[in-house]
Amino acid sequence: MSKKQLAARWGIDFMTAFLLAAAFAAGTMAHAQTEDQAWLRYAGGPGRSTVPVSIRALGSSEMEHSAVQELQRGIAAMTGAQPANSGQGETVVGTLDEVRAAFPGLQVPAHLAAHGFWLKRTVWHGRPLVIVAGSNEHGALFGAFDLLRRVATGADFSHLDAIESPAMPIRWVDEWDNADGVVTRGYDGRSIFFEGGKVRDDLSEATAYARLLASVGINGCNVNNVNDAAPFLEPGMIKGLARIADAMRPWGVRLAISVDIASPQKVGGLKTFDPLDPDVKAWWTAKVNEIYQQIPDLAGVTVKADSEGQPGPASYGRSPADAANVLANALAPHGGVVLYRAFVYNNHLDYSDMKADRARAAYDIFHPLDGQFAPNVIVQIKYGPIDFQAEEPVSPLFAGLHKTNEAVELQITQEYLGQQRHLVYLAPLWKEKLDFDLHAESRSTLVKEIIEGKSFNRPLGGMIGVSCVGRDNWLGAPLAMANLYAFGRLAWNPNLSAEQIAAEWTKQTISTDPQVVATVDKMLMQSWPTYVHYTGFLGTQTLTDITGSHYGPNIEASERNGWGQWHRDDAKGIGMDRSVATGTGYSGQYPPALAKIYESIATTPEDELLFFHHMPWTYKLHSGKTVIQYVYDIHYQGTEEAAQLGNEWATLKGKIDPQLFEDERARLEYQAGHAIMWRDAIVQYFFKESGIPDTLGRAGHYPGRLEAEDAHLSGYKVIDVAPWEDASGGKAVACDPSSAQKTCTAEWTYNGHAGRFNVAVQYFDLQGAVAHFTLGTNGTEIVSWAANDKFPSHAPNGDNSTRFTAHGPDGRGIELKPGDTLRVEGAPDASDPAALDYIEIDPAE
Ligand code: GCV
Repeated sequence: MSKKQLAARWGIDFMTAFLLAAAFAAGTMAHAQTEDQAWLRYAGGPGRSTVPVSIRALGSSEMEHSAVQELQRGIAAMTGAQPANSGQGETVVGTLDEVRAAFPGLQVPAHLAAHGFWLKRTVWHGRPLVIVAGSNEHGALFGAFDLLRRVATGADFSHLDAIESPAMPIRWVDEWDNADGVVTRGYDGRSIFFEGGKVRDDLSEATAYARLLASVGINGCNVNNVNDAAPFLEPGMIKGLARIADAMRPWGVRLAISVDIASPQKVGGLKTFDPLDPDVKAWWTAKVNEIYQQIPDLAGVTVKADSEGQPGPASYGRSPADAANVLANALAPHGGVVLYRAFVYNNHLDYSDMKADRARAAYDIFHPLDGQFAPNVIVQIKYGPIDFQAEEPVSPLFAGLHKTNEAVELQITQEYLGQQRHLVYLAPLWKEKLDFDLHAESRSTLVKEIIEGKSFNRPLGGMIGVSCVGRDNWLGAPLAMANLYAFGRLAWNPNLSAEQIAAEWTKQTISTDPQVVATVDKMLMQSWPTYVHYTGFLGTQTLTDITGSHYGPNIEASERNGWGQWHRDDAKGIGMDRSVATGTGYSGQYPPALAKIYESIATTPEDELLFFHHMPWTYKLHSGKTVIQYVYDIHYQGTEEAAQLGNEWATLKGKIDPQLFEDERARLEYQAGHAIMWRDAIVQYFFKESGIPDTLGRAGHYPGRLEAEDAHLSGYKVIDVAPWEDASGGKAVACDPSSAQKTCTAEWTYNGHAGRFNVAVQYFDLQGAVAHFTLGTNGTEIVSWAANDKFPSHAPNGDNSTRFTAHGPDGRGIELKPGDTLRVEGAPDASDPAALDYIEIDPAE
């Protein structure tokens, strides 16, 4: 944010802005990539822990050492206490066997489940003793972090006697990092692992990340993108990967890698990669042996095949089971596993075929293979049948595999959910999916119990979170880190509630002040429904640009192409008919009880109605509203809710870290503006298409809005924005490159009543360039700012449409009377024409 922009937005003088900007810069540097700035700050503890600060390991393992180091650091920071004399007792860390040996006669649990721990506060020979005992050293490390969480969240220690173990064995994050350092669908800087085609020299961030992951029970990290993974099996790269494994090992996070199924050909130079070819089998065995020589604890491999251009067994008429098993057999002697992704579909579907349906693909392909996968294969299934949508039903495949290990794939990086620029706490969405009952075999089969292996008695299963962290503070936005935290906590225990996790995270990260905790948690819990309310409706799936950024609105982008993310809207209605009777038959993939519910319009839950059925705009919902009226209402409601997030945050001023306060305040202000743009795009698009007026008269009418294309223009020329719905009225103005003028102006005459007003300027902040704007009245400049944020797209559209609101010099609005002129002046950059959509004048009170 520029200094002038800071001054303008905060109503402060230039020098203060300069100092604040300097503080931001210094702060960003100081805080960059420090896991201590996430939930491991150890600053929010209530300061009255009774955990003895004299801490020792009973064994000599690396993980016990990490645990002791962490406890010393955390307890000392939270209690302010220094390691003291042994009269105050001690805290010990070890395995259950080590505890038994060290404290003979002490009653200890007979057994702890794999990676489980026991926390106990007792008295030993008259002195306080806190025991952190693991089933093994890994369990002890998890126990240490759990103890610290208890201190940080103010838990009662008087009767501490707790046993915990993870609900499922596979608890991994997947990174989509490329060898060149670019993180696919990462919104937070370059890779912490790779740069310039090789592993980075400095892997301290990999270690720091592993510490963060371990603190919430995550035990695996797949470091490279599932696309184009072949180069990662080159000998030089394997050496580098071994260094990453070394960097994460002290925290018990095992390395995993994505592999390209065509590697025998691409890397090995074989003529084929047919998984049933003996040479191919031999190649994989040798390659896997080579890897394990250098990375003896490799957790396993992940495969994306026959999907979105990635090669796969279909090239040879082989099945995913054939491909998975050749890898599984090579990995089995080393204890490694294969995560074979069920995200396999044809992205060249025929839009004109009303039976074609991408949602069917995973079940159609994998269900017939049930029972054919090797015991160390886990089929990794995205939570919905399409692709990490803000709203989509649970994938029916979870209920379609009874003799196969299963894992759910969630997405921590907010690819379709605001890309960390919007606050969206994902735990409520994940909980909805994890708690969903698929009723397989006409009994209760919750998704969480299926992936735990309980429902179908499977030995393996788990949760994978696509994280895509980067060097710009992990997930970039501080509050987005609640999602990484929540993922780990839910993988450890999917029965935790989203509220409980939010409260834990807030207490550890922001403050233990009850008002702060209540406010932040309320905001977090409201954020996902809010995002859904201003970006989509009734299960349409995404309305964003699906072939590009996945960020701003682009309603047509999903239609009339082979990708199958269709919503099939027209003048009469919208939605995909996925019924068995008249549609694609997708609803029949669910177990009978659910299939029946989804088959009928009357019983389909309304938040998924348009996913399963094509409905007329005039269809009346349970509320009595028509579908189109719902579209109008929910988008206006969503923008109000987005603004409310900012209002809630404002109440925290002075109660939390000022830097965090300002950072999130600016983010929420941006989000509220972007929500308005989303609302207007969707409302004007479907208003035009359906031709049905809004009963409240809002669609197509914007009180106080003055379009740039209607202004008196100098240097600016009117442009068509693509897609049209991303600009108010479909048009904007941009500086004319052929004009000799250095700046361009748009001027309006104010004709409303006299008073004080906030003036919002909707402009386009293009990627990779910095245009400048000023707003003035009657020839006098009031405020100026730089369009220097980082948004997708080099052309003006909804990706980069941004709102700047001027509240006047004293924050009480700008004085206007009839006849006054308002002027926006844009100074283009070489590749940013300072494009402008409109200004909007709203009464200040
Ligand atoms: C890694 C979506 C994303 C792709 C991603 C793919 C996947 O389609 O947009 O970037 O590819 O999912 O999960 O494989």
